[in-house]
Amino acid sequence: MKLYGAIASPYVARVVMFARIKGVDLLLAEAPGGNIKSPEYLKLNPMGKMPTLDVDGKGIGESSIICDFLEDAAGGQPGLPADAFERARSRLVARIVDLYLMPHVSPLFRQMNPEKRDAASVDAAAKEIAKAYGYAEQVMGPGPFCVGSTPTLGDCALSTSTQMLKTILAAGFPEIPDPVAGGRLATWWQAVQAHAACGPVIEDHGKAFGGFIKMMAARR
Ligand SMILES: N[C@@H](CCC(=O)N[C@@H](CS)C(=O)NCC(=O)O)C(=O)O
Repeated sequence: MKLYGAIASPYVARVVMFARIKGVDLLLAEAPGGNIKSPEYLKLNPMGKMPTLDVDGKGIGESSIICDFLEDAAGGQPGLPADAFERARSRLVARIVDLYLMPHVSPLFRQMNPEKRDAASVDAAAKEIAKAYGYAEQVMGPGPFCVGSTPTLGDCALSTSTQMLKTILAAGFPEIPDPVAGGRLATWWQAVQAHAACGPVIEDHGKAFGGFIKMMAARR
C-alpha cells in the first residue's frame, strides 16, 4: 500500500497519523503522472485531490474513507473505539471538521495579504470556526482524547486541521483567537501533541504547511 500526497495537506496528515496510531506502515509517495490532475492519478481518484491510497494499483480517495479502509483491512492496533456509540462519536468529530470547520479555514488562506483582505469575510469565517470548535467540544467525551484515553479517527482529523489553522493564524491573523487555548479543547490539544504517534505528525504537517505559506507569500 502507498499513500499519494504531501504531508503539508491536513487530509494527508490525517491518514498518516491514523496509520501511525495503528502501527501500520504506509509509504508516502508522489502522485503517478507527477501531479494530482494527471490522467494516471485521476484513474485512481476521479476527484483529483490528495490523499489517494493505492492498494495493488487500485485507488481509494477521501481521507476518512481511507482511514476506514485501513481499520477494516490493514490490521494493527485499533484506530476507532470498540464501542459502536463511541465509534460514531469519533467519526462525528471528523465529520464536523470536514463539514463545519475546514470550509471556513481554507478561505482564510486566500486572505493572507492584509492589504487585499476582505474584513467582513474574515470576520464571518472566524465566527464559523468558533462554532465548529464548539460542536467538536460538545461531542468530545471527558478524554483526554476526543473519545477516551487513546487517540482515534476524530483526533487525527481535528488535530491536523487545528495545526493548519494555527499556522495560518500565526502567519497573519492575530485578531482571531486561538481556538484551542482553553478548557476541554486545551486539554485535548496538549494530549494529542504529547502522544508518540500524533505529536510528530502534527509537527511535520505544521512545518510543511508553514513552508507552503511562506512560498505562497514570496510569490505575491
Ligand atoms: N475531502 C477530501 C479533501 C482533500 C483535499 O481537499 N485535498 C486538497 C489538499 S489539502 C487537494 O487535493 N486540493 C487540490 C484540489 O482541490 O485541486 C479528503 O478528506 O481527502
